[in-house]
Amino acid sequence: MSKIKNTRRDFLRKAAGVGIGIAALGKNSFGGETFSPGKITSEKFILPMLPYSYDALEPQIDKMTMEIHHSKHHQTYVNNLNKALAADISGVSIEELCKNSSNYSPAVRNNGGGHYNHSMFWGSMKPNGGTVPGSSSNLPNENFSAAINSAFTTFEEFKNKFSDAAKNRLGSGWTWLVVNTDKKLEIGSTQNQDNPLMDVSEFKGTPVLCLDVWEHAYYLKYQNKRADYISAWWNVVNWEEANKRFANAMK
Ligand code: MN3
Repeated sequence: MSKIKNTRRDFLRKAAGVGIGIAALGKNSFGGETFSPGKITSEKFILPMLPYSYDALEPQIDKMTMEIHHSKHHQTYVNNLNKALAADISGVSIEELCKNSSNYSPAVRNNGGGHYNHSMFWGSMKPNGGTVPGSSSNLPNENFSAAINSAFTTFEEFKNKFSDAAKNRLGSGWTWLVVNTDKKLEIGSTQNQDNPLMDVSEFKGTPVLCLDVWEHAYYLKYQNKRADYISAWWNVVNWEEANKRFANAMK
């Protein structure tokens, strides 16, 4: 009995070690083992696979929106990013590219942001996510909860503030929960495909969660009702992923 237990513990330790190894190597900031943002080859960026099927987030996010959003919109950002960079990208991670966005052309800024943001967005969601009854394992963990309460008083206040930022984003853009340079959680938004990693962005930090509020993210199902899309989105949030991103950002 105890032997089985120990074996299981060894396995968990090894599995955790792999996760830490990935983070320490700086391969990506998308949470490590549960989601890959798309491997960066020496030649070009590629579209990451979704970690679930196109219909997996129904009814909150409909299948057709997911399919078009991922296979058309995100793919186009990747294609145009590769085109804009031409041959000059070997060894540059998408994070480094964003951090130095002022050194690149507007096409690289827009399409690089589009690639990073969507990769982060797909991992911010999961089927049966959210904080609904029955999903007790998918919740902000102790450290993350403490940081949320410290920054926003309560979890409900945090949700309200994030939702308001998403509703009030004028035109196309993104809403973010980040760890800022003071190691505090902060909510903000960016225009177009900018993100908080970018040196050109006024709002800066390490992303933990993001929400796409471009119309293409919700128009087929929600039309002009962005607020309904935002409130539905809370039911598919991947808190396990957010826990990992938060822990990585606090290192
Ligand atoms: Mn989008």
